[in-house]
Amino acid sequence: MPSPILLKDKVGMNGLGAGVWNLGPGTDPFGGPTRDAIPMLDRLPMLADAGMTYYEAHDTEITAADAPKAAKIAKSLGLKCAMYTPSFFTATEFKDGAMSSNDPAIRKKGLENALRAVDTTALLGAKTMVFWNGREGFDFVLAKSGREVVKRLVEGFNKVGAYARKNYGTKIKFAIEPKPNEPRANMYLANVGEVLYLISRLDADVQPIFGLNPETAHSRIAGLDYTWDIELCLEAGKLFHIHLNAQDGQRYDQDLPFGYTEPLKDLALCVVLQDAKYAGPICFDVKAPRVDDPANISDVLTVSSRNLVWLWERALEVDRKKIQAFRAENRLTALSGYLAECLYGR
Ligand code: GLT
Ligand code: MN
Repeated sequence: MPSPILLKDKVGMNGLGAGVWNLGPGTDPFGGPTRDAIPMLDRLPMLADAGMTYYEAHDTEITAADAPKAAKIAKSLGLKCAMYTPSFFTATEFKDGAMSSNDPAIRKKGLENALRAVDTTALLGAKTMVFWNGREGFDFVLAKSGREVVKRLVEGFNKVGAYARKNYGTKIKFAIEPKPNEPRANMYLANVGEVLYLISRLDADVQPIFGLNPETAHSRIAGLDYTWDIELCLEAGKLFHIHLNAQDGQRYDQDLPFGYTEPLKDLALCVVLQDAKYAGPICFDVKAPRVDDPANISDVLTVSSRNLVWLWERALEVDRKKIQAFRAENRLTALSGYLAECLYGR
């Protein structure tokens, strides 16, 4: 088994991670699988083989019942669980969202699933539970009262937070992952700013355990700059987790290999993470493409990791004093040229 990939001088948690769903059977909204689905627990050794230190999973992929077995397998592989997450988007009952649903019975069901997922997060030894906004949104205006939705989300997250505090102190933290659209036309908690606002509305004792899991491609789908989004999380002390990938323009969610579309921005992002001494885990959320043969589906992880390692090491060599000088002289085109030199120069 190859040794885990580490980032030079990374502070705190080192090693890379990815979701078990990243190694899927090649489905898309217009076509079924193009290769056999690999059983979820069999994907753990594949992640380890690809040099990952961490895995991530939904409650639909590694269920509460499967968790003890998964923990055992992971341990034998030297893998750790970086985050666990309740799926509020696959089950048909959550077709119009869970926490934001108009139906109190569905909201209750969502809450029950979330509390169970908190226990499974702890059982798997993860420090973080993620909430991706998924189907929390609307396709038709006035389908839900937006003002009511904020209250529902606040109430739901307060309850989950209170449960975690009571049973696990501050051991389990929550990272909300924003996305602007897809699967809904409009999603609540669409961007980093919306999530920070929501957190500011939570009860004071649960606020410290709520933060974000920004995903680079989600910022790009919204037409936003992910380096700034991540800087904002850092400034707020709320960068609890991160999902790295790439996106080829403002279109459907592609989950392309990290480093593929915007290497210069990715270099800048590495500089930001290094300077902030980001100590949390760095994980990919990438999708093995439909056309890749079964034998090669881990390529999406090895390519992402190599790109990250190269960019990270180049970022370590970026002369911070030069950045300051370019800023002071207002030579911003030259600053961009300097970054390009760090990226492409010999
Ligand atoms: C889904 C989504 C991702 C989230 C996952 C966690 S599921 O694939 O596109 O961005 O991180 O729920
Ligand atoms: Mn993600």
